[in-house]
Amino acid sequence: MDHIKQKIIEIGRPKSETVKRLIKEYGDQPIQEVNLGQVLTGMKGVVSLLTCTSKLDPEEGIRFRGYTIPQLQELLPKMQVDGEPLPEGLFYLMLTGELPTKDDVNFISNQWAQRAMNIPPHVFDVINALPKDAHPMIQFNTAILAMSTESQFRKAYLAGMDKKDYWDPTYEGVMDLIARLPVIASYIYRRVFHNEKYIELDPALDWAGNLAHMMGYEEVEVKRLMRLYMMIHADHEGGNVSAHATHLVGSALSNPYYSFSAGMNGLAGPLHGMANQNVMHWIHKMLREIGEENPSEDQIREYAKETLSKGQVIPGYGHAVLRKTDPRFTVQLEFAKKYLPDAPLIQLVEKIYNVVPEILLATGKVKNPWPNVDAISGSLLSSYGITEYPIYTVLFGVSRALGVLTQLIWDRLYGLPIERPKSQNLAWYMNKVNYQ
Ligand code: FCX
Repeated sequence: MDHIKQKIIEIGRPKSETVKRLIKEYGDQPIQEVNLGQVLTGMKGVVSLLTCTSKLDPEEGIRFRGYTIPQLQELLPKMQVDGEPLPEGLFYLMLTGELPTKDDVNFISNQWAQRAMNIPPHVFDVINALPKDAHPMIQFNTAILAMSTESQFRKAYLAGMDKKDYWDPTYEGVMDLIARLPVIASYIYRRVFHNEKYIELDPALDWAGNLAHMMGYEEVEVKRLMRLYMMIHADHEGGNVSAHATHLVGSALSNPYYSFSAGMNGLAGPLHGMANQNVMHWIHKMLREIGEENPSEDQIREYAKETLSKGQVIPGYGHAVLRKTDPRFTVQLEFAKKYLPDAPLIQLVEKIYNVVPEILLATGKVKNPWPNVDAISGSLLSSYGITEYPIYTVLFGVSRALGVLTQLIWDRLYGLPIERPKSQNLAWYMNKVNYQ
């Protein structure tokens, strides 16, 4: 058994005992009052999930196991001193709650490179059976499901595994799945946008560096960007659609592939991960309509107002939890200013940032008028030459695997049961509040 699995057992066993005691001895204690408005507006603020990988503060943004993104940029092992942290380190942190050493990170890099080697050929056959113009998220998710033929969890379950050991084949499946996602994502990218000229994995490279390499980008800068991108999109607490869907489906003891696939179906929605692609549609449509590469703030203002007047959302702005500018936006903007000070798209993103919040505030209903992670990520990728924006949500998905699948291992360690909240019909709610 490798040292990471040993560590998981050491930390996981006492935590699972704590969860059992909490249920048995404290289970009838109320923790919160829930009002009707919360139920009818997406359960916002209803505390009902147990998540250890990250926590989202409305004002401050995301913390991974207590660490902010700028702190992790300092603390996690890197490839180069001035580079971005390796996402392998973030995975280790989310999994164990401890900062990794460089050796831990190297161990995971090697594991993932090895586990990425033997993807069964039928997975590529299944992708190839889809039309090339099928959205990359369709191809990505189809491949994830096709890989579930490999599920160790299913085999172990059928063989009659003890409940307390569920985490082990889950861990194995999660490691295989995360290892393979860059191969699948880059295969789809090369298939759709680069005439099927595929590039082999380089076992000497790290996970995110390999993704850039297999997509066809050898520049140090693109690899650095990919490491940043893979880190900041990795997790956003347990209640967002991709995390919650993965967790919910996992609660039925569906294997990691089925569970993650559910999360990816959610990520493909325009209000969630597809927003990064839609931001680019919105920007390019604006440039076409205005007929200028460098529109003025007044022109952007008019275009944004027109979007709202048509009953549409401005993609990349707003958030269900955040009430300030998303630190994932800020860290990308700082990255762009450092490495791409003259990029026209980034300058445009800043101009949009100058005008959109006040327009959203003026609606009187938008709870958070500030930019989220998607407001800039596509412009950053585009500025480095990755201009094929239908791939952006796939890249988001590769990264999101780190958080939601780590949490799936913890769901098994905690021994959480099947999830089954109560639903009521409209009459029940009307009656409950004496609706007149
Ligand atoms: N443009 C226009 N209207 C917006 C808006 C935006 N960017 N953000 C919120 N609103 C509207 C809502 O549509 C809602 O209108 P309604 O009352 O007529 O239905 C009202 O403001 C109140 O919504 P609010 O409570 O502020 O926001 P929600 O929690 O319901 O929704 C999202 C949050 C993120 C879905 C919403 O802000 C939105 O649609 N943003 C644009 C899409 C986007 O960028 N999504 C990515 C989010 C995230 F970063 C990610 O998952 O990747």
